[in-house]
Amino acid sequence: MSPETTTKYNGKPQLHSLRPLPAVDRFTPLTPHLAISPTVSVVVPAMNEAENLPHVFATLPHWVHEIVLVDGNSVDDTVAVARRLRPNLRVVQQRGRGKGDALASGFAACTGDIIVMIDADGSTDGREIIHFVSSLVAGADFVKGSRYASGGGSDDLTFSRRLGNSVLRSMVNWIYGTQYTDLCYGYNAFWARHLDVLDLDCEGFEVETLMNIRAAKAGLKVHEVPSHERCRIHGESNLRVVRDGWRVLKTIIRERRRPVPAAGPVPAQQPAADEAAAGQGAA
Ligand SMILES: Nc1nc2c(ncn2[C@@H]2O[C@H](COP(=O)(O)OP(=O)(O)O)[C@@H](O)[C@H]2O)c(=O)[nH]1
Ligand SMILES: [Mg+2]
Repeated sequence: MSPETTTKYNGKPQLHSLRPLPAVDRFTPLTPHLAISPTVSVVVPAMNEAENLPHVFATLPHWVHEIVLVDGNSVDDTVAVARRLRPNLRVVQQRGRGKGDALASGFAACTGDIIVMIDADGSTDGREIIHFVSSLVAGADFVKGSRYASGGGSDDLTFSRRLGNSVLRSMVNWIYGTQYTDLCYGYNAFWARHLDVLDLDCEGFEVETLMNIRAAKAGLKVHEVPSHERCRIHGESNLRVVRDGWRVLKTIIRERRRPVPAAGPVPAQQPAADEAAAGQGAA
């Protein structure tokens, strides 16, 4: 039998059943104030990022369960540097081409309950991972980093990228009824159980748009957290504004015709307080 809890609503006591909490030793402390029971995998797509990886890995929290580096056939020392920095790192060798293909391979290899995707060029700060994870354990299904949300920003967005992102984001919001403040940003996190719904089947930089649209169409609870994008530290971006903007546009249009996937069952590890909260809301 599930344990019960009493809360008050409008002065009247309410009885709610709670799912049993996981054992205390299954919780990992993230801060002196917060401990979580799900495990967190971090997926890092990397193509010729050897010089940037030391900066990126230095920002990753010690409490992540695993780091999965997806190597895009790098011709520099990306894999060797990564292994030297984190001997227990998992390396996935990408078979196809492009960031979308890399992320799909990395996600499939993850063993954690939560998956965080982060770039390997030093533009995304691993110290923000806690904001994504906190939002997920508080009830979100999918969490988008946003450079346009209050508290976010970018040192890296050129005029053409800002314009393209803005036009494409408005299209997505109009067609899919979302209220996204950002669209083409590579810092996102989600529960691994939603991988089937996301069902990634794209090659390139349209991958974030595809994920954002499929999450919305499937009715996932999407939260945004502010994120600050810094400039890539070494090397040059692989993104080409016109080529990749066109791919994003085609994705936005094509996804309209795709049938809505059925969301998976609510798992037992849903936050235990949810039922009580839902009960209050419905009272
Ligand atoms: N494995 C892999 N990673 C890629 C590929 N293309 C880009 N990336 C990585 O994806 C991240 C973002 O790419 P980047 O070139 O910085 O694009 P931008 O951030 O949009 O300017 C970086 O960590 C890249 O190394 C690819 O084809 N394969
Ligand atoms: Mg970049």
